[in-house]
Amino acid sequence: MKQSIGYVRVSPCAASLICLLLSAGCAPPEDPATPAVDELSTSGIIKITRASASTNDGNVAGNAVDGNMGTRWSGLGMGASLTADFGGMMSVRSLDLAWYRGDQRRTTFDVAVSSDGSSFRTVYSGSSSGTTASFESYDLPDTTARYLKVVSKGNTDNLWASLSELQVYGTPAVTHLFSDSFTGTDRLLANEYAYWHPTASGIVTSSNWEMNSGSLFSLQNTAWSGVPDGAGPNIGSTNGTDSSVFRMMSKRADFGDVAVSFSLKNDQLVTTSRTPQQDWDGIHFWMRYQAENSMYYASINRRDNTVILKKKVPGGPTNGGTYYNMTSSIAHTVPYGAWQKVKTTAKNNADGSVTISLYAEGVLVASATDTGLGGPPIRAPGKVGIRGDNCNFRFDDFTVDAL
Ligand SMILES: [Ca+2]
Ligand SMILES: [Ca+2]
Repeated sequence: MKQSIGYVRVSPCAASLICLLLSAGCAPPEDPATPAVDELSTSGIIKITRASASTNDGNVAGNAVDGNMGTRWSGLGMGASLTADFGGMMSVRSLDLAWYRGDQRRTTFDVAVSSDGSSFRTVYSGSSSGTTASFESYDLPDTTARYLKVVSKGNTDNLWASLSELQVYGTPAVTHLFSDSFTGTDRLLANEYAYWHPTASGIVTSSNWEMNSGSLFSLQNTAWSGVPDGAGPNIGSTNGTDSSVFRMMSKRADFGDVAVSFSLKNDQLVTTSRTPQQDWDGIHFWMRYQAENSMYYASINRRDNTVILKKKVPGGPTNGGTYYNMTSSIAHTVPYGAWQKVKTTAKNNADGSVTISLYAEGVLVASATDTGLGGPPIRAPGKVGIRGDNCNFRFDDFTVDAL
């Protein structure tokens, strides 16, 4: 039960009495689009950022989402409707409605949803029980929407639509932009030979990925680095992989505010004559990849059992760039031989900065906001990818979701 001042669960009769005592209308003058109380954002209840109605008699739309059973939205007529705006796309699951005088009459209604607020689709038709003025729950087909509209078709007494409270249940919607689950027969998917010999006949290319160093294989419906070595691979990577330096980037370069996630299994670290042991050997996310010398790095599994966020900025000694540490090194033990879920997010902030966050098994392990470290924040969309150093590893279910 909420404890906010003014939230008193009163019967409609009591509410009427209060009105009489105050000698004033029940509804104080308000904008029809009244912000909902913040308490409604918790425990699966979708926060309603605005409510509006097709009509009202002074009992305005916001009264149906104010957390107060003693206030209501009322509108007259077949088709009178109340629309809730969630402020963003949500996965909608169910709906609670409390009708004014719901214990004395049954109201027939439709529920419609919309992503743009103008084109609505009916997902439910039914009526209240007529036995309670409190909440009754209606299971909706799971649907993604920003707006939900309750359309009244009248009640068993008259054509008034009078709704004391409305609550919608669900979760923020996930928008998948890209995914690869690496299904199919075991094979070479892409390699550096194809990248450096793009016009050669018989090269192996992927519609999703480019490798400018190393080789990418599928193995048992997962992606695999192959056994890392320092060889220069032939057209089929049959003589070696060069995956001791594994650089895989997406062909798509339009990933802006996104979450990149995948399953990862580090089997083993190696060294080669060309790639001696380094503390940073392991696995790194690339975010906002603009070029070889312009990107964010999120290092998840390093030989020194740390995570760190870095930024690579054009100009300098490392392939034409310079690395800047966005965080200090944070202890994180690599779970060799075990699958783990890893995720990195990149988000532009209103003040011009960019926030990078790194998660392991759903837990935030590192986060930093770039306000201009070594150069301007990298706000433009870019490629995403994985770099592996001296690492024999597998990964799967590479997914990019919009934030
Ligand atoms: Ca209310
Ligand atoms: Ca798979």
